[in-house]
Amino acid sequence: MAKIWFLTGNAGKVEEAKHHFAEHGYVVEQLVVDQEIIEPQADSLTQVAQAKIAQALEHMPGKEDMLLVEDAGLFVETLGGFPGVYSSYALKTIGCAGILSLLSNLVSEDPVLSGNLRKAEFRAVAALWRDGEILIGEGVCPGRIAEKESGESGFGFDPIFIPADLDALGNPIPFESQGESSTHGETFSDIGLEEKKKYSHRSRAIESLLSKL
Ligand code: ITT
Repeated sequence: MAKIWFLTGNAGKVEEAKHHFAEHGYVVEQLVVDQEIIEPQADSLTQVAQAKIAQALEHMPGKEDMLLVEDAGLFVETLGGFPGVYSSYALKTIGCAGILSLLSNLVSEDPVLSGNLRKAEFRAVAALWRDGEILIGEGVCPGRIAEKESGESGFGFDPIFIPADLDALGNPIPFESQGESSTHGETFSDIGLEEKKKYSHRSRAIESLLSKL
């Protein structure tokens, strides 16, 4: 089976990637390096992912294998896209509770208005190095920020993110409409990994990569 080394310090991301790639016959292993990988404070997730690939290549155990990096972030519309490319730092400093408190006055009795005020999306860029070539896949998951943290599974901002419903083809729809698939207001942490896969930015980025392989 073809092997993909995934350079990341985030075990939650590895678990999700394993799931996705296994269905397509690829084995994913976490690549852990001693030396610190510098994540440039770039404006785009793609630039961050490419910079990580360049640094990680020298640590690849076998050049016949593939190398994966992935960069994701949570973009909250009313906060001008914050935390966005600063998501890791924001999680470590203010955490989910901090994001909730930044939005604490943005609630309404009207669920549609409330949803609009709390609109957010996860974005992911996955970059795969294969034999000197870099393939890029991007994925977005629109949704909204919950009013409180909820759920046990997942990682990062999962306890405060409610994904938008999906239509019959699996595409996200505006949250004021009822979709074929819905978490019924539950967060990514409430629904668990298998269900998260249907909605997630990571699934979409990896699916887009796989279509180019
Ligand atoms: P790397 O070592 O791969 O960079 P990281 O945890 O720093 O791992 P990212 O920079 O890609 O990951 O992600 C930025 C932040 O966004 C980070 O704190 C993640 O926990 C969070 N995040 C990314 N994807 C997420 C998801 O699917 N659900 C919840 N939070 C997520």
